[in-house]
Amino acid sequence: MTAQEIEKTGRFVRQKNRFTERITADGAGGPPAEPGRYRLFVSHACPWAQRSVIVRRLLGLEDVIGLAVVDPIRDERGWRVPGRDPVTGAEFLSELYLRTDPSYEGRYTVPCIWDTETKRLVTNDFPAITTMLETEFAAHHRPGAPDLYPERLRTEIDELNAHVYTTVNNGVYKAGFATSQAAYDEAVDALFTTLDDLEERLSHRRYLLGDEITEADVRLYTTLARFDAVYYSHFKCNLRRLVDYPNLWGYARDLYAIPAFGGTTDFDQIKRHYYVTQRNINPSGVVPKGPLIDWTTPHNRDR
Ligand SMILES: N[C@@H](CCC(=O)N[C@@H](CS)C(=O)NCC(=O)O)C(=O)O
Repeated sequence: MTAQEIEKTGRFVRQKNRFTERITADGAGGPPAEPGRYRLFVSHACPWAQRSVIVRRLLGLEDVIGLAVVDPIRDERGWRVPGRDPVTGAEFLSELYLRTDPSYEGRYTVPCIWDTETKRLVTNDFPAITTMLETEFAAHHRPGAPDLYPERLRTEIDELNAHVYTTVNNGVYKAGFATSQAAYDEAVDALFTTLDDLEERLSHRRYLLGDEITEADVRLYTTLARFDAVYYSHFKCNLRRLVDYPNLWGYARDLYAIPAFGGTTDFDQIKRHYYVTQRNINPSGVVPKGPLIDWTTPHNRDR
């Protein structure tokens, strides 16, 4: 978060994504979806980055798109690649942003994708990254990979995602970074209104769109996974905990049991990142011990 992202009213308004080129299946209108050509930079702490890690694993793209994981603790130099990235030689993510655009002045964010051919960042446009893996890389998906973005459901998925982004995924940040009571109240009220609605929705559906996991579930999951450990306390989203919602909590555990979700969820890195790095709202950098929550209890969502 930078000072420019806080409005006069105390509202947090996220910076725009600077790099928005699209990798394309046939190379028309964007660089081609060639195996081995691209490198995805992520932090395991970051919800926007975890989306892309989950999708890469669910679709079996691990050998098609390389992965570099940054250190969860960030100082004023931005994200650091431990021991230097062997492919790009970068020690800090900022180097890749500045090699691509020397006049870049925003935050150096994950997730982003580096093109090893042109030696430029292709995109840091996180909502477009997952749908790009789902559509433009389809020829490289593993056999039997799920269709996370089926054509017949795209309108419904996009509408739900937009609402969940505004009130939940980004809603927790709006609550946490608000510098006025009114901005905080507005964000928290919208957040819990949507969570209450989703609780009801998940009372009669296993996943958000029905019986199959889609892009919408990936996006909701990464916020739910951080909710009780970080957002409830650090971001003051404390009307209710995730564990207080029987359906949402069962749904989150149902997804956690899938290796692409649970195996990419690192609570230790998540907690250390938020509490140590975001000193604007946690000046001491002390990381809380709790909460003690068992994500592996039976969920019975497959009944
Ligand atoms: N690209 C988006 C979202 C991605 C994002 O915010 N990632 C965070 C980690 S969760 C990040 O990389 N922050 C770096 C920084 O604030 O310096 C943005 O520009 O706000």
